[in-house]
Amino acid sequence: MANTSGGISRVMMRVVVSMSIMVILASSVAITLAPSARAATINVSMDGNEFFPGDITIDVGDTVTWTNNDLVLHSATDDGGLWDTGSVSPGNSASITFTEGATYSYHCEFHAFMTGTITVGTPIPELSSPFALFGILLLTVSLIAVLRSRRK
Ligand SMILES: [Cu+2]
Repeated sequence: MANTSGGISRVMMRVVVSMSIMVILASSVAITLAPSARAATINVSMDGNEFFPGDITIDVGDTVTWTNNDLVLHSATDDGGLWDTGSVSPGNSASITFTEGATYSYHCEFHAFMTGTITVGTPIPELSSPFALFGILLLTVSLIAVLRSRRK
């Protein structure tokens, strides 16, 4: 009887341990995919010879879309020449995705006084995923149980 119950609990432990590993693997995949899944699009209007909002803070991987709500051509052109939407005609829009943490000052190539800034920050990874914590907890408990049962 002791052997049988020992065998069953060992099988149960293996199931619990492999389930925990699967939960941890699944949540690490979710954490890895999270930044791109959460990537946002931030809208900036070109209106009245102004960028609105003029100063924005975004996360790495986010996309900024400039929409020309004016009656004249505008552009969003990085002061350092790193990126440029090119000419955006009235009613049209142009997008740029930012993949590096940096602060950019930009202007309109047609109106030098038309300026804005983009601060690109690194998003904080969501390591506090409840699935990952649950998996780690489950794995720890089952490892302790396995170690205890081996001592008997
Ligand atoms: Cu302009």
